[in-house]
Amino acid sequence: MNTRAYAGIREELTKLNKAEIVLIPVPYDGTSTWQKGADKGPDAFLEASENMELYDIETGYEVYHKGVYLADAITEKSSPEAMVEAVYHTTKQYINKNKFVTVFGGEHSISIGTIRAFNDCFENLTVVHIDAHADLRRRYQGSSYNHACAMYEASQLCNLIQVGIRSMDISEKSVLDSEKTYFAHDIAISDNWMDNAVDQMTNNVFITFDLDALDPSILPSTGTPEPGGLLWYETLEFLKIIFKEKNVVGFDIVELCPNQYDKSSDFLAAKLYYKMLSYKFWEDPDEDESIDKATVKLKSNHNHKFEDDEYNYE
Ligand SMILES: [Mn+2]
Repeated sequence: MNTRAYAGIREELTKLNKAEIVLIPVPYDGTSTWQKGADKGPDAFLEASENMELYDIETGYEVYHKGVYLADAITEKSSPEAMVEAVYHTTKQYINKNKFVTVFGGEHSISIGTIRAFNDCFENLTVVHIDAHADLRRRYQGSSYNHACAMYEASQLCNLIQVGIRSMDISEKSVLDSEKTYFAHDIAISDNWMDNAVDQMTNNVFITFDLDALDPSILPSTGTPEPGGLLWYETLEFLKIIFKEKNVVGFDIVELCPNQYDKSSDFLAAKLYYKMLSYKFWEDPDEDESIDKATVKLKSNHNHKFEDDEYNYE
């Protein structure tokens, strides 16, 4: 898989020492319960990315110039625990190289590893969890590393904010924080949910984006499509506000379950990823100049918990 380049960008932009962005594919589908196929997600996403136009009209920006290093895919499958451990170590390794680290799944259990790595490396981490499902079970089918448990650890260790939720088990109610949960049926009739959610975030934010948060009318290719999901422009508006107001330290996108006869979902995933990168690195010329430059600088330097000797922060 690592012989290809993200979005077909030219070779000099794919080198680890040049690229500011790292993309880690995790083609894992060990615990999904209904439709299988999330292991095919990263390949379909990469193929779609090669067919995108790379000038972002909204920002007037071409973020691919920042360079994207495509890491070796994580193929550890011996057990869910071993997969999570591999994702955790690989993610942390690239964060420590001071890269902007992104992960593409795979099913949602991979996020246990990504969130654990980001929570190790960044102070006071907020996890913004965009998903149709609460994923708050402590254990499911005998394992705490099941996709249905993807957010349990984050709920205990991080400031967890859940958005788009419209399916859960009654047992999850005791874990779910209703003050920090934006259910899909509430979002549909609320004018201020985005601002309320952003107000609850600390400065360092990790976004875990399960594609089934989106409405099946715009993203049908996912393992468990749930009606009543987020639409494209409201999703982008929410993401754009987060990237503008907060220090987004990384993100993952999971649960693309490709359909060989309909590639629109693959393309949406590729475009969503590119939009998130554009919002991260674009410097808005209209931005309020009263914003402290130190804050802006912190953004590009990731605000590490620790120093990396190899790296010069200037
Ligand atoms: Mn889900």
